[in-house]
Amino acid sequence: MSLIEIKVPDIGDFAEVTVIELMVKPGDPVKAEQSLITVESDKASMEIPCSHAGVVRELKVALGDKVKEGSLVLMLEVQGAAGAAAPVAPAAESKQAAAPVAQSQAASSSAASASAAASVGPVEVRVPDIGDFKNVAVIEIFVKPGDNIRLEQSLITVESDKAAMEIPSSHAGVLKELKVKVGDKVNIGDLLAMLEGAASAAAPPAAAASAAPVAAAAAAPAVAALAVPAHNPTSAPLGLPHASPSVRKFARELGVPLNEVKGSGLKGRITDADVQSFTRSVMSGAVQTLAAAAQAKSVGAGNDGAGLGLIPWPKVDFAKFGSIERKELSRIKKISGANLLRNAIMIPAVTNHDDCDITELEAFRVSTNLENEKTGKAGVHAGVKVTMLAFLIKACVAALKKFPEFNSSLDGDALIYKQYFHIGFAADTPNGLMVPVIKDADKKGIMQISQEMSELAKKARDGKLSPAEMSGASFTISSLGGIGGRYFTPIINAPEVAILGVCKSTIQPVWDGKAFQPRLMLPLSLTWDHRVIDGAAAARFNVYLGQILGDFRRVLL
Ligand code: CAO
Repeated sequence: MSLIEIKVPDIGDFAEVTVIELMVKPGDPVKAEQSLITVESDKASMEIPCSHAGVVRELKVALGDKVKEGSLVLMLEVQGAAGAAAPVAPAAESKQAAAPVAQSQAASSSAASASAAASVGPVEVRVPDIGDFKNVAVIEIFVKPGDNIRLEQSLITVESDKAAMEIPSSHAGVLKELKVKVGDKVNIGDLLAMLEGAASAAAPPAAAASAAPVAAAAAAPAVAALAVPAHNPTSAPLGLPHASPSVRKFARELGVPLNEVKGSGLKGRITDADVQSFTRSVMSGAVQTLAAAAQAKSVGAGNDGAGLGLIPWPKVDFAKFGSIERKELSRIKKISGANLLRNAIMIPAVTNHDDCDITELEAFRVSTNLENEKTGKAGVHAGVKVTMLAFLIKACVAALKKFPEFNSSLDGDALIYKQYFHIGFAADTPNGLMVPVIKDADKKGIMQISQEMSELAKKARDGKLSPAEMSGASFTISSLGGIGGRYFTPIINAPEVAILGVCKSTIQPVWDGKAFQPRLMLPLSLTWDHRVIDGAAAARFNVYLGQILGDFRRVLL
């Protein structure tokens, strides 16, 4: 083990730069080329990588410090004595490599300025000298046709395996056409965009000056410069988020929209921690991204269908046809409406209808209730009325155990099979539809389920259900049996994959092989997600459910 000094390598034409981000701390293991700090001038920011692998022992810089080539960044503990070789050689090498690039960049930028000064018609914006980088991928596009582009405004970000760079515009004007898209590979001189009405007659020579350090930094392999040109935090061009390339990369990997993240670093710079905390807030539901909000709006209550590419919702002046009264939707209706619409649109749902014979079950339920009334059943279940829905819940648990995909949820390309049986039931309340959940229905008896259902239904009607009492369902039942109707097509309560609709049982003539018998038939409507469940499985589920409801002893088999 030996201690070596890690110093700021050749950073091109930068005389003195400010440390704006510390990416490691004492005790951190670092890999060779891992970024240690971010430094920034008024024109560019870059990350300073480590020349060796090892463990950080002591940081020699603090936020706000000014550093230049050769400044001590940190003390690194490395294996053996090999680390004693300080990265002087590559720095010197890079200096040589950087100089001509800087010059050529300055020259090409000057040329661009000169040609810009003369041009009035459409002008081409090309990839400037980006040092040793070849075939770099376009990873971000900041502008779109019709945008007013300022001189030096960042147009795109390109990225190699070592660096990310924003490419500024060599001219000002209106963007007529973009010649690249995300994923394209570009090289020096490639056409990026066509600008029209180029107002670059006053193109300042500063364009050349600002480009030079960028090219120098990008060209220096020892620095492995992750340079962001012309990204001045104080002027914040285009309102672009102020973040280092590695933070941008991190945000891209997570799909975090950086322009929505508030920076807590120096001069409002967005740090890794800011991206993480934004992600946490989105995941916990405390924050919604603009895209998610827009999507919610496009499928939410009151939208005009434009977000779905549909023709607009008809706008009618109803008052023309008679007197009207306008009432706002309740909060619950607004929330459930948005959820129902999403589920109806996004789930390829199919409904199977069936009837099952509950003659004996209903007789048993009625006699149980009568007996309880007569004997005045005491204890915890005193006064509890046994409901058909409680039997349905128990029967569904048995069917879910036999057909586990009905108790699952889609997670990307995988299915999450739940080993718990939490059954939601739709409750009609004055404020709208609510779905309380009977937790662990498999572990509870009919009396307990009946009791819990009646308590939860009351709480729902009184608007007193807690979020916990409405969450975690793995399957839902929607019963309109106490009201009427024959069949309906319930909407799946995502991310569940099936829902059972139940309607009013009626006496029907059922052929027993010799004669029609009057039987109490219960109509079932099972809606299922065809991405997870097939029609045959749905038919089997309904048949099995019917068999259980027809004879509960089957649960024991
Ligand atoms: N067939 C025939 N009668 C039925 C029945 C069925 N399937 N289910 C219940 N009944 C009868 C009961 O026997 C009871 O009659 P009595 O008062 O004569 O004893 C009456 O209907 C009420 O039944 P219940 O007290 O057991 O209540 P329930 O279990 O039917 O319903 C609850 C409870 C919370 C589900 C119900 O109040 C409710 O809100 N239902 C509406 C659900 C809904 O809105 N679904 C649609 C969602 S999609 O918009």
